[in-house]
This record gives sequence, structure tokens and C-alpha cells, in this order.
Amino acid sequence: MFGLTRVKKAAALAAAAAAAAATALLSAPSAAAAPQPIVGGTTTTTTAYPFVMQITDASQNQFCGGTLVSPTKVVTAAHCMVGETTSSVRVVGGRTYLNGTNGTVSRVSRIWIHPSYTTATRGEDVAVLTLSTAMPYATAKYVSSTDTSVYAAGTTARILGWGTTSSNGSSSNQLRTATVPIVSDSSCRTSYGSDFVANEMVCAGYSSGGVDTCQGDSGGPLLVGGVLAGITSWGEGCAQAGYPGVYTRLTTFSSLVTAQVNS
Ligand code: 4AZ
Repeated sequence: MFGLTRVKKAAALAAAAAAAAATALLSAPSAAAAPQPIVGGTTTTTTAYPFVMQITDASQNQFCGGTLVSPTKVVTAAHCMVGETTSSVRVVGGRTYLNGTNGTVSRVSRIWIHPSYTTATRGEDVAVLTLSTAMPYATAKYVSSTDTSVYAAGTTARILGWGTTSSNGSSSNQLRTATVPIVSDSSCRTSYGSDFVANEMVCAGYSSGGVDTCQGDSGGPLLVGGVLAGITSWGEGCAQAGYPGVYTRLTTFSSLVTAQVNS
């Protein structure tokens, strides 16, 4: 079994004891690992990507990302919602910086978690939040069930988030983005063995590593051609050579998401 970093970077992580306990369970970075930029790309803004939402606790501490797909519906990862309730989470739109106070804060009136979800490595890592307050931001399109060509190996995908910029590092105050190539299912199976479930997941990253999502990016978007095609889910560490990031394969869940968006 791999030491998979797939905990959400909860505000609880700030609690030293909890962090220490969690760290012990997570993948140990190789000795003297160089800083591994997630999203090794560049800073960006919610003006450029208005559908990228912060998922926060009630004190507006970000712990996951999400994607606005209708004014009142946000797609995120199921693993981000474990232990959460409609009163414990908020969705914040239009806020580029973690320490900002601008944008729109909404409460959540309903949390739908895929009914078969157990753990990220089993798949079904998808959730849909219903917002109490409509977001005044442009929404993202998401793939339909037949759009499977977006996962052709080598296709350029875009990742976004406020997650840590190295394994067990600190979060980025500013939203970041990078592009990574989609990895073939066979190659991802070689990396992850039976934890990689091809009809539920898709991998993206360079074989040499260096660019990836990381803790706190979970739930956020993987875009192909500007369309939501994946949800940041899990991986062995962050940006490690031979271990691409693993994303929820949204085509598989597209109809279920649509049912939630229309409900
Ligand atoms: C996380 O814990 C996480 N390198 C997200 C993505 C990846 C690893 C961990 C992929 O939120």
C-alpha cells in the first residue's frame, strides 16, 4: 500500500498534534526532498477562473477546492465532505487570496456525496453542494458521459488550487494554476496498481514529476479545453516522478452530477 496523501488540508491541520499524527500516516517525502511546486505553474486569479471556489470551514479557512457548475451548485470531491455537515462548511467565490475578505460567501443547504463513496482510492470521489446563496460568477461547463476523448494520453489539462506547494508544505495564499498532460490508464496502473480504477479515475502529470496538485487542492478542477473533466482526488505524495496526480473521471459521473444539478 502506498502512503497516500489524500487527507484534506483542513483547518484542523493547523492543530500541531493532529498535523503530526496525520503526517506520520502520510507519505514521507524522500530525504532532503527539494521543494516540489504543485501547480508548479503560476499564480492566477478568480477573475481569470471565476468558477473556482474555495471550500472552507465556518471560519472561512479553506480546506478544499470546488467548481461552480450552476449558480447554486458546486462540484467537489467526496473525500472533502467526510465529516462535514451543512453547518460546518462554506463556499467562497471570487476570492483569489486565502487571506482575502472579498467575494461571495455562501452557506450550504445540501451535501450530496456519491452513495457508493468509501475512500478516494476506491473511486466515486465526487460530491455536489447546493448553495444557499447564488454565486454571481460565471459557471464551468462539465463533460458529458460521452466526452471520453478528453482523457486521451498526452492531452493538456489545467489544474487549479490553493493547496500546498510541496508535500506537507504550506498553502499558497494566491490561487495557482498549471498544465499537466493526461497519463494513459496503463501507465497509471503501473504507478498505482489496483488502487487505480480506470473507469473511476484519470491520471495527469509529467513522468518526471515537478508539477502536480497537492494537499488542499482536493475537490478542485481538472479542466480540458476549459471544461471540467476531473476532480482533484489523490496521489502518492505530490509532484513525485512516476506518481502522477489522480483525478475523478468525471465522464463516469456526469449523469449523476446532472441529476444533482437539476434537483
Ligand atoms: C490532497 O491531499 C492531495 N498529488 C491532492 C492531490 C494529490 C495529493 C494529495 C496529488 O488533497
